[in-house]
Amino acid sequence: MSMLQRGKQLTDILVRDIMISSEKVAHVQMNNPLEHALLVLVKSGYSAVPVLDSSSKLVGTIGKTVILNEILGLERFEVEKLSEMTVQDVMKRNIPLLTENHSFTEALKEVINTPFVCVVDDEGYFDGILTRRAILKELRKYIYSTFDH
Ligand code: 4BW
Repeated sequence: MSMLQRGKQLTDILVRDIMISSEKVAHVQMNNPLEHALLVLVKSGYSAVPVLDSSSKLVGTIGKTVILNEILGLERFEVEKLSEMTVQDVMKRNIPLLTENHSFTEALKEVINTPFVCVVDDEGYFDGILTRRAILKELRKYIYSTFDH
């Protein structure tokens, strides 16, 4: 098979084919206390997770680093802030988004700058995430099937 045909196969892949669906994604709600978010992050082992509103619409992402920075005082971690502040106070709002029908190439462009991209439907409801791992796995398959190794 020629490289042109292989290339076509790679670009035939859609986000829906390789995303992790919402029920398998650890997430937090925007009105959760920071304490809950930090617990989810530490227990799940992920650096960052999506943030949803009460109707399951995607509103942003939150990571461990931003929480720890937020509670860092001059001399100590002000842990009381964890129960005083909520996720919406510190979450990242301007994030790239994909839909299930976006192409592999569009997804590849996004994961250059961020370890995962949230996937939403036309109304903004959360459908899942696309990870760098999923993109790299497809690229590896393509490279192994196309080039001598
Ligand atoms: O619990 C884990 N299981 C597995 N199989 N791999 C993990 C786990 N935790 C981390 N990893 C690996 C993955 O390769 O470390 C990479 C960096 O993790 P991160 O960013 O810094 O926590 C992981 O790379 P990835 O699979 O390409 O995932 C990229 C990012 O997507 C993760 C995390 O922020 C998010 N993520 C991935 N799966 C998730 C998730 N967030 C919530 N729920 C999930 N199921």
